[in-house]
Amino acid sequence: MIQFDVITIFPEIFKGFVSESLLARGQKKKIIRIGLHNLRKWTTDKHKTVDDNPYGGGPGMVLKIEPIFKAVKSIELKVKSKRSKNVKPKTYNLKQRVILFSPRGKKLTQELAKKWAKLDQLIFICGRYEGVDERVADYIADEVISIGDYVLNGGEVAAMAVIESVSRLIPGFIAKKESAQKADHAQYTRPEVFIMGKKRLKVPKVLLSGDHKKIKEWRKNII
Ligand code: 6GU
Repeated sequence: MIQFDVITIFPEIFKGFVSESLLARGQKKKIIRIGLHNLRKWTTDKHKTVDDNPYGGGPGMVLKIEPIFKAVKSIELKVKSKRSKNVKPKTYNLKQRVILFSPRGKKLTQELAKKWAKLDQLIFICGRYEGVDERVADYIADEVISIGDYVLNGGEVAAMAVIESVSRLIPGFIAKKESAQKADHAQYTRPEVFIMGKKRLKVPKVLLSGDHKKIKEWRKNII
């Protein structure tokens, strides 16, 4: 079981995402768990302020460190140790990682997803607006991650990308009869001929031949 916890000022963005069939099934089977947390919950003023002006001036607002710090502290899973008479409490180390999403971060890769799939908990801090107080990257997050060379409105889409790529790697998340790997060759399904205006788009003949040796050979050569 891996637990994902998302800290965001837009938890609603995730509602449809987390109830999608594979993720819903994964949660039901207790293979994954997804917690959504509104950052405003950790504010103390009546306006639930999560951002402020940047020191040194400049346009836009910056997400404050304080609510983020409180959120991470309260979401972090703590080691449970049951204490009973004459029995030493069993302790074990939880493997946790706090990730800050930022277009300035290190690029997300399949290798990273594989490492994270072995953890007990991933906490995501979704940046928004023009930025996040840099002390969050320096002192609260273990890693700062980007999902590519383009700019998004915030880290929410990045968090979804990580949840999907990591979940797929947890044993049992993908049923045996489904495929965990993307096909490494071109694929076709019915109809055999698709009429598109004046064009007849045909499925390669070899795939209809029933000759498995030839099909294997064809798949090796076409990528
Ligand atoms: Cl993680 N955040 C934002 N705002 N933009 C991005 C990104 C993250 N990754 C690529 N672009």
